Order: sequence, then C-alpha cells, then structure tokens
Amino acid sequence: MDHLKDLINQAQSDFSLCKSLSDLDHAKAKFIGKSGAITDAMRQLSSIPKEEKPKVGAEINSIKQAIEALLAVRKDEIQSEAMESQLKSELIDVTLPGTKQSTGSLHPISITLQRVETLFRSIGFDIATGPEIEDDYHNFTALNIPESHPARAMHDTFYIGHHVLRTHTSPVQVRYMKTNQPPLKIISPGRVYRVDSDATHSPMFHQVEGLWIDEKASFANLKGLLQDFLQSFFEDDNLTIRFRPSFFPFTEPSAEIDMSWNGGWLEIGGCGMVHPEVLKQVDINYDKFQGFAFGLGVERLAMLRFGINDLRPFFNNDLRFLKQFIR
Ligand code: 2NL
Repeated sequence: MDHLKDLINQAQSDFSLCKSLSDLDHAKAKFIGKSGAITDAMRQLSSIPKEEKPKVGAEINSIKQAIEALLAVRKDEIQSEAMESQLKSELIDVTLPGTKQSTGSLHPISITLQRVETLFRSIGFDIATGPEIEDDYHNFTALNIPESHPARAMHDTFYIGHHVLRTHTSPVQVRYMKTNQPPLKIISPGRVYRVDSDATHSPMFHQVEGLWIDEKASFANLKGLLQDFLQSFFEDDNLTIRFRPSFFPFTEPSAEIDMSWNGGWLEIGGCGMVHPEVLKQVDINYDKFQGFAFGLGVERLAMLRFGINDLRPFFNNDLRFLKQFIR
C-alpha cells in the first residue's frame, strides 16, 4: 500500500513538469488511464483477502481522488498561463498615436471653380466645356481676331502644328453657339494657356467666360449680372463694380470690369456686347439676337477669396499650402 501513497507525490511532480494540456493528458494516463497504476491496483483487489477489500478499495479511491484533484489544479494553472501569455502577446498600447488615413482635399482653384459654377447654375446658366487643344479657327478666326493680332504671335501662343493650346475658353462658346439655338446662357470654365511665366503669370491658368444671347440681353443686364455674381461670390452686399471702356476684337462695345476692394478698385476681368461678326460666324441672326460676354480670371478670384497674395503656390504642389482650403 505504501507504493500507492507514493503515487500522489509522483503525480504531483509529474504534473508540475507538464507545460500543456496534452502533456498533462499523457502524464495522467500513467496513473488513472486504462493501464495506469490506479487501475492496476483496482484489478489487484481480487487477489487480496476478502475482509481487507473494503479498506484497501477505499484507500485506492481516496488516492485516485487526490490525483484527480492535483490534475484539476494543474489544468487550471496551465490554462491560465496560456491565457496570460496570449494576452501578453496581443497587448495593444492604446496610448500610441494612431495610424492616420489622409482624406485629401480639393485644390483651391477647383474649390473656386465649383463655387462659380454653383452660383451661375443657380440662375439658369449651363456649364459648357470643350477641347484644350483647339484649331486656329475656333480660337481666333471665329472670334474676329485678325491675322495680325499680337495674341496670335508665336511668342504669345503655344502652337502644336496647326493647332494651339487654347488661349481663352471663348472657343468653347463658339462651338456651343454653333450647336445650340438662342436664347442661351452658359459659362465655360477651364484651363487656358499663354506663353508667359513670371511671379504673376503662369503658362497655364484658369478662366471662366460667360455668355448670354437673347433678343434683349443688354449691357445694363451684363453690369447687373456681374455685380450680383461678385456680391454672392465674395459674400459682400456692399460690393460695387464699374466699367472702364476697353477693346476686344470679339465684343463691341467692350469694357474692363473693376470691383470695389479695400477702399479702391481692382480689375477682375473684361466684358462687352458680342460683336456681330462673331454672331455671323456661328450663324446666329444678329438682327434678331444680341448678347453679352465676359471673362474672369479664376486665380484672381481664388486669391481674393482666400487672401493669397502670390500666384505661384497654386502650381508648385506643396501640400502644406494646398491642404489648407476646405469646401
Ligand atoms: C478678360 C476678357 C473677355 C469675352 C472674354 C467672349 C466670348 C465670345 C464672344 C465674345 Cl464667344 N466674347 N468673351 C469677352 C470680353 C472679354 O475676357 O480679361 N478675361 C480674363
């Protein structure tokens, strides 16, 4: 019987060496498995005297229970050790800075174009677009710009064979007038190109032109429309504009548009009544229809609205600058 008592100590030491539940299963088999020591002892009960059986049987049972208790304790230990090491390996330091996902933002010129488009759309204008590589006819000839005009010179315009990078968005309006019947109200926003590059000029910049052809669209309507637009754009009901006489081949009469700004006047674009020769080029009956057109510089609008005093940061792609503009 003594060797049976030793079993408890041996189980204790065997179990303590187990590192996993499967180790423990193996170790258990040696004591209470089918061919384990306890099971053996039970079998040998048959060979001892009858009157000793109950006592020895009870003793074997109590040893078995003791070993099962040791087993349960060690099982608990192994499971909580495993849990602890898993928790340790999955530990997250919630005080570390997060991984940022950049959301991106619109370019200030895009924001400005969207604002201009929204305002004109709200008063019934359509948005017209067209090619940036134009032919000489749509960029110059249809707009009554003579062969000798300086805007046509090699040093003012980018030529691509017989084509040009459009120098204004007027050719879009020419195309629109050829394919749509008046009355019509459109703006044509977009990129334009000139051979010009210094602190205040970029070879690529943006323009928004407007056109309203109707039976009675007048110079007075033009002035009212531009003032309303600029007041809305700059959110300033006290903003006023003035027209200064000017010249463009495609309008007659023509004017420079100035708007009140910080107690003075600031040139913001040009305008005029569409020249009859232009209407003739696009087959509009100029005895019945007339209209006005204007052109505004988008970079200028953006600079005034956002308080930027330099043109260059729009184009050198420094995100520290570009990310500052929202909506
Ligand atoms: C400026 C001046 C202007 C126009 C653009 C135009 C277009 C057609 C017919 C007649 Cl299809 N005119 N556009 C007229 C006057 C001035 O732009 O300083 N832009 C920044």
